[in-house]
Amino acid sequence: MNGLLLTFIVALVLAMFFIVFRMSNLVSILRSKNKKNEEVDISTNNFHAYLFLLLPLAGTIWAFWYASRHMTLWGQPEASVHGAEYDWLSKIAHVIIILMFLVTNTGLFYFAYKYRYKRNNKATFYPDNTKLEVVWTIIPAIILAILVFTGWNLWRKVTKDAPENAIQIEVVGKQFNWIARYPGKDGKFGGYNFRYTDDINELGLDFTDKNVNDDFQATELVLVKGKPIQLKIRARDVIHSVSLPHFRQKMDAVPGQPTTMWFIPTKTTQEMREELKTNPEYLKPDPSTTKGDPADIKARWETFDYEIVCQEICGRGHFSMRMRVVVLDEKEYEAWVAKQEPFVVKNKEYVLEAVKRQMKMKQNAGQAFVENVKNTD
Ligand SMILES: [Cu+2]
Repeated sequence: MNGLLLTFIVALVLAMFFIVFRMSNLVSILRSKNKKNEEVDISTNNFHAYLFLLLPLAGTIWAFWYASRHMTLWGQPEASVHGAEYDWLSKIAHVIIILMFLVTNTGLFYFAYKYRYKRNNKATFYPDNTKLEVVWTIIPAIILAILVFTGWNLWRKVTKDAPENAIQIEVVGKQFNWIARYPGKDGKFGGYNFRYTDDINELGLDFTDKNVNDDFQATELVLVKGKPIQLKIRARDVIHSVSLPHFRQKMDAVPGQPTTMWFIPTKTTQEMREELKTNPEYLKPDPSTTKGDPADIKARWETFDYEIVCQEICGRGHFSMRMRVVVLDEKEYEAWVAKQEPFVVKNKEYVLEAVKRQMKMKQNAGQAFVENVKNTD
């Protein structure tokens, strides 16, 4: 409804501009009957010059108004060790970008207005100024180099090898959901092969590899506060992107090319909810709870959850590609792990059949290889 109203208002404003423009044109045509053609041009020219002042001003005011109204939920607090550093860099970059935007665009539109055609104005011939060129090349170059270097430095931190005590979790993206796999007690992931993938064995686990035996899968990502977490990321079909906005983490999930990143969560889900209580936006009711019984209405902070969202447009169901992330303290995490059942145990009958198939496939591949070698003689 609001969207329709907004479209209607925009159409109305555009129509108004058009009518004003037509009217001023007609007026100048009428006037021109008594005057020289030259002056007709000047009157529409002035009208355009005023538009040059009006449009950017209205656009900028609208953009700031829109941002203040609709982006209140965007500035969510960070919840990872490097998150604070990231936020600081992001703020600096935004201050510079907004300042430069205001300075350059004010100049662009104001000069278009100021130096509009006037009959007695004469242009000055001013071909170049080396000093000026050097200054406005070197200053932005230095600022950009600093921004790029500090950003790259932070990027290196989260993509280099994780500390040895890191908890490793595999995150696999597929159209359209995420699957998490934990390596189990041995701390080692079992192998996989995309040829083994089917409806049940979604990750293509290789059951002939004994490291698979204690691997367990989860439909939500469970993390520990204060412990390094390394994500091993892959994709099954197209490019997806693992985005963890609260942990200020993002990494593409690329088919056939595993990627990694690591971070340390600093707030459990419960602690984050308590923190959000102080934000007036989060005291408002969660829209998803307001439809049923009024007794079930919950505030936004109560239903808050960390999440992985896909940040690469990956197909029709992209908008729903989301996984809940839960941060627990170490004790709670251990209790959760103890409750998890390895995939092999959960799907015993399936695995017994699948392992036969996989052995046969390996055997066939082996035979084909031997024959190939023989044929090369
Ligand atoms: Cu996706």
